[in-house]
Amino acid sequence: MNTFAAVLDTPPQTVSPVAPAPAKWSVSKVEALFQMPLMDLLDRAHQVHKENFNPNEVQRSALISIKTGGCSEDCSYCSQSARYHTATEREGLMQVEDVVKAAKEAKANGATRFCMGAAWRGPKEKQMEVVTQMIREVKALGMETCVTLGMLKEGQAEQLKEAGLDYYNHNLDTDSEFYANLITTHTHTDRLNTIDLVRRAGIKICSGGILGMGESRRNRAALVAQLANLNPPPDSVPINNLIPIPGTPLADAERLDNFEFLRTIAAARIAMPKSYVRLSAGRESMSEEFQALCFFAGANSIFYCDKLLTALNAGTNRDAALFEKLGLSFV
Ligand code: SAM
Ligand code: DTB
Ligand code: SF4
Repeated sequence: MNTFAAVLDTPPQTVSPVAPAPAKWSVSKVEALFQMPLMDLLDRAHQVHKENFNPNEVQRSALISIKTGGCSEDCSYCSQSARYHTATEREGLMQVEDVVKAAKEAKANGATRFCMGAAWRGPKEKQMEVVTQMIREVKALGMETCVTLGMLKEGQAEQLKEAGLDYYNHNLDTDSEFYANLITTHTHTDRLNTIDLVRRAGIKICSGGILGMGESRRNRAALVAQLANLNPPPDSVPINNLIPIPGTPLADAERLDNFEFLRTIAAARIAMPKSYVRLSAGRESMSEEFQALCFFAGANSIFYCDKLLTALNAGTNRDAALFEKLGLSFV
């Protein structure tokens, strides 16, 4: 039995052998959360949130794109895939000094973690040399470090750890059963394999997904179950609302109902009580009232920067004003 066969409601998949984790959350059990009356679900999620965190504190990460566009992969949602004609302009790997300058600004602004994202299928050795230098220098500023570089090969996670990496972001993105509808150039099992390499190297896992890509409620429940059943669950769980990008296959995807998004945040909080649940992409189009509901339901982390990788974020001025109104403080 491999690591994940016991915990996913899917047939066994090929991953490297480690001790099997006990199945905790079946898809049906998570789906039952989604089916609760909303007030009961919010009440339960908030109780779990209060038992594990101060509900008035939110973690802030800044995000920067260190290499933009021209990606070989065909992820249907992404502005950076070379397969689609989008407005995103390609930019090569940034200079280390420019990244460090951005990290200093983010720190001065209040971010505690600096996330660096690259539009790669996976990093090559030459690129690893530059990225590990970025990690070293950002870490030396006293910030937590996070990178998202795509699929890793054996040994690369150890190189990142050695440079001082705290978190690796690698999203499952969607239910294993829905994955091939959106991406054909790599598989859900590839994602699990990279997460496994990262975990074995002693780096904390940041993994979540995107909602509003045409998936069903059961797919959303399955995504939450698959994340919760990782052993251990991710330390950080970004929940992205699809930002529809003109030129991509999902450009005209129907916007997910807000209450369904909220239910997913609540289900993630209940299924992963000790994880930071990040209200991620899509905040720029959410009202203040809706964001407040998401924080009540258990979201306790945000991207605190004016831009995500290529798309706009809510913006630090707006966030500071909202947090003031809600009496939320940053950690
Ligand atoms: N190439 C690496 C990878 O795929 O893991 C790292 C960068 S990739 C852009 C990081 C994450 O951004 C994806 O896993 C996905 O969850 C998110 N993302 C990309 N495009 C998005 C969009 N249009 N709306 C919401 N989230 C998006
Ligand atoms: C994550 O889950 N969301 C971030 C981060 N991890 C790397 C990325 C969001 C990207 C939104 C679309 C864009 O900016 O291109
Ligand atoms: Fe490439 Fe990542 Fe975008 Fe997929 S999500 S196309 S792997 S940058």
